[in-house]
Amino acid sequence: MSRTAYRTCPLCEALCGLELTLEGDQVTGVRGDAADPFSRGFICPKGATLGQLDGDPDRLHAPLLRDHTAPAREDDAPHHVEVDWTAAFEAAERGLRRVIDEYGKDAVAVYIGNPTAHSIAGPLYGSAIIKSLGTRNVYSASTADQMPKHVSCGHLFGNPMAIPVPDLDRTDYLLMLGANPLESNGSLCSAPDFPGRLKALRARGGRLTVVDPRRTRTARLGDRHVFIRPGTDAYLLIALVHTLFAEELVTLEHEVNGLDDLRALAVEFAPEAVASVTGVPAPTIRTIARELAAAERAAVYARIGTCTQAFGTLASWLVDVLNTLTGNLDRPGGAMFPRPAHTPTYRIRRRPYTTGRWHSRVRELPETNGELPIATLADEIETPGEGQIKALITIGGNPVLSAPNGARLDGAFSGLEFMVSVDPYLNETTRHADVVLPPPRPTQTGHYDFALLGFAVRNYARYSPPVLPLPEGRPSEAEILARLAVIASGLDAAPDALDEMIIENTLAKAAAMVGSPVHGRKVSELRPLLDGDTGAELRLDMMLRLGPYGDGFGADPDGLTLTGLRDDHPHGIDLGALEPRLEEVLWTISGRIELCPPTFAADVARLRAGLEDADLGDGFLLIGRRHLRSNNSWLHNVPELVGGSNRCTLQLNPADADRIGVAAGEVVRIVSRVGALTATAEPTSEIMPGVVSLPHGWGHDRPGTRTRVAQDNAGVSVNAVTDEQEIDPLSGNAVFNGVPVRVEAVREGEREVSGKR
Ligand SMILES: Nc1nc2c(c(=O)[nH]1)N[C@H]1C(S)=C(S)[C@@H](COP(=O)(O)OP(=O)(O)OC[C@H]3O[C@@H](n4cnc5c(=O)[nH]c(N)nc54)[C@H](O)[C@@H]3O)O[C@H]1N2
Ligand SMILES: Nc1nc2c(c(=O)[nH]1)N[C@H]1C(S)=C(S)[C@@H](COP(=O)(O)OP(=O)(O)OC[C@H]3O[C@@H](n4cnc5c(=O)[nH]c(N)nc54)[C@H](O)[C@@H]3O)O[C@H]1N2
Ligand code: SF4
Ligand SMILES: [Mo]
Repeated sequence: MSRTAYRTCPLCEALCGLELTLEGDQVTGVRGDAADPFSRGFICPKGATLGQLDGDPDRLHAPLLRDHTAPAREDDAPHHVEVDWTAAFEAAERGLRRVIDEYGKDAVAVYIGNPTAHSIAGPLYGSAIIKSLGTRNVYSASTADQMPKHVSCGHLFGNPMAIPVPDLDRTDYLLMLGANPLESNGSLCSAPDFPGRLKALRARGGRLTVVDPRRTRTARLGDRHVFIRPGTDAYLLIALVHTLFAEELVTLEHEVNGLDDLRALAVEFAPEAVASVTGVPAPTIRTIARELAAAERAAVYARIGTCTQAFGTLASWLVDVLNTLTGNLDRPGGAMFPRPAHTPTYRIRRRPYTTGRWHSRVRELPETNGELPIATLADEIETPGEGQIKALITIGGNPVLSAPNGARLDGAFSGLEFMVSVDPYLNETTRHADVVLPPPRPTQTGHYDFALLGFAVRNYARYSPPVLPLPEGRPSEAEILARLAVIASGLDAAPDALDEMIIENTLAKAAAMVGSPVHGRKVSELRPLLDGDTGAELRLDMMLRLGPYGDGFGADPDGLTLTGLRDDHPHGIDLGALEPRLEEVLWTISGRIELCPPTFAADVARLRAGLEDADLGDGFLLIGRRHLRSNNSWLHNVPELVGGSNRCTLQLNPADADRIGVAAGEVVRIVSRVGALTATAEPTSEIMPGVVSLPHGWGHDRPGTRTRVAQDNAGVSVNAVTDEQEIDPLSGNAVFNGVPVRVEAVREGEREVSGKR
């Protein structure tokens, strides 16, 4: 007998509702959930294969311990054996406590990967692990991704989480830089069926300009594509700012500080001044500025291409400067702040936003948002001395493939004294772990998007309870992380005690806060009102009830509760179009938008210096690439997604291919400061001359992993050539775009093995 179940897709940021068909405990079909008010049945090939991912025979069903006694293999591969959960947690406790006791708390580092932002467990328990450890060595995929945006919004709005999203469904004019939502389905802008929403924009007469060194599928959908030299968006953006001032096109709708400073900064960046460094003709820049200013409702939206580059923070900042200067910030059709159901709106925290509250030991890089840059993790593991990292906890990440110079990290990980990984796969990173703690299947896991609902283009909420029960004795990921938090704390406490403590603290604070829906009430009265089967559900219920649509613990009987959301809205609930709410998210001390933060103004000196040396010689600039059927490093074990032609190719312009003497399908070597790799050449006129592109997340040919399909479709890791010494200095973010490389044809007879295909 088959049955149907509904849940949110956990794979990318688009939040699609899925309709699963199950036979017994196997998913036999996946369709888009037509009743989901946000995604309305949209689904992509990744969501459609969630069943295969869920039932992947390579998924770990039991914890693994590294067997250091196994006879060494020729390839030096780590060897792991299955153990029960009690033994696994005991081993984790022994290993971590020994390192903490011997070297102190900073000797344990934590790395939190991307899927953690898509789970309930990550946002609810990740920070508990960090707090319990008390370590300064906190790393995550954020510094390989969006950290520049947090730093930029932290300074502009006093609130690093206040990242405006383009109001896709209502805008008339979208200027998009460094994003390719037709492949990625969008990022920091959750919009199921992003492609359909862009087509609707075009259909209602709206305009779409795409700035990208590749003519991507998204660029082809727009009415204008502008090639840009990788890493130079900040020049283009400041020239747009320049033009708005020069042509008196500025319309301010909000109180700002720093307008005159900004105008003065932009003076020397006229379109003509930046044309050669960016490769964008001056008239094009002027036209875009005029169109932005003239559009009734316009939004500037920029993503990974503009963040993972040397000017990541300046580019991120200038995007929202443009939204502000054109009067489009916080207004319908412009760039707006979503209001997620689980985030209280009564808590306004006016305090100065700072970075660099501590610095990394070796390179002295500043902390941002409580983290240190992933680009310096290898330094901290390899460099001896007081404070050296000796142990590592990874949660849902694969930095060996995803971090800049991942090859160096691979080596560094083998030198650790102890490593624990929470991950469903034994892969390039987790193969180094002494203990691997696998979370259960997606179908056995509840879902709520704490991290992503704050970036959705409509206010929306959905809770998906687990579709299948957990097997006897198997902990949920929330329980795994809670156990690790308790282990890290060194206290003799039950993991549930952690949830109770957090609930009591939060309720007590809310009760004490004027403006909160439970102001003046007693914790002992509120706590019994919470409903949920697990600690995580109780906490979600609490957050929803204190949130802007919540029932306020009975104050508004029609308001949201977890039970109501789950039982009355199994397909999710639409909470309306985005509404202006700047005053709720603006936390600057001045109560104004800080348009020209001094640290950003100072960093403009780097832009100025770069105006002079725009010459690259005959080298190339490397950029990344995403494909609809892939997702970072971890969907390559799903046969349906990796079938077909090799996608891990080096794209280059046909003129460049001719110049270096390479034809389609031939092998090229890519060499950078840090390393070299070989890949198959794919000449295409879709890419700008002088630029080459290779996707990331491949390179599955290392020994000691258990991902058979991925091994057969290994590809090569682009992060063998990206440089961990190059960062965006303001955010510490990794630089994956605009990496200088040499590309040369590999002659017959000198080919190296470069992955199996
Ligand atoms: N199918 C699929 N979807 C995904 C992912 C995936 O791996 N596969 N990953 C997910 C994750 S973790 C993220 S963060 C998001 C990212 O989502 P997006 O930001 O949409 O990511 P990309 O598709 O890589 O698009 C980045 C674009 O930037 C361009 N680019 C490169 N360098 C520059 C530059 O210097 N300037 C400009 N203007 N453009 C540049 C690239 O050519 C590329 O087209 O996607 C998410 N969704
Ligand atoms: N060159 C280059 N490098 C890049 C990028 C690029 O564009 N170019 N993009 C960067 C970006 S945007 C990002 S976000 C990072 C991603 O970097 P990472 O987060 O380090 O890498 P992922 O490949 O997303 O790793 C996912 C891991 O999580 C595991 N996993 C999957 N589901 C779960 C789960 O439910 N729980 C747990 N605990 N684990 C799970 C998978 O098995 C896999 O090991 O890569 C960055 N690296
Ligand atoms: S677009 Fe993203 S959320 Fe939607 S089905 Fe595909 S992977 Fe899942
Ligand atoms: Mo990402």
